[in-house]
Amino acid sequence: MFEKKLNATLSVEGMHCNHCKARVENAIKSVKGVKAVTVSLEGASAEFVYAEGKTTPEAVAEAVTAIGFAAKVK
Ligand SMILES: [Cu+2]
Repeated sequence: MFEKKLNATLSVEGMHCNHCKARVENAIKSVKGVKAVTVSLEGASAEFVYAEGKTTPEAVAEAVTAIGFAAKVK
């Protein structure tokens, strides 16, 4: 079945080093339906690709917030 892929960007507060960045990357990757992730430490943001209908940007933001970094959909 054809899966439509969508892009979204989150603003992510509280990342201070590459360890934080890796934690955010892993939290986003662990959300079912997420295909690719790029986290920017300098930009305090995370871009990702997800399959439409499998997850939502809001759910991904919640997964990031759950590990201690305030995230919201841009
Ligand atoms: Cu850190």
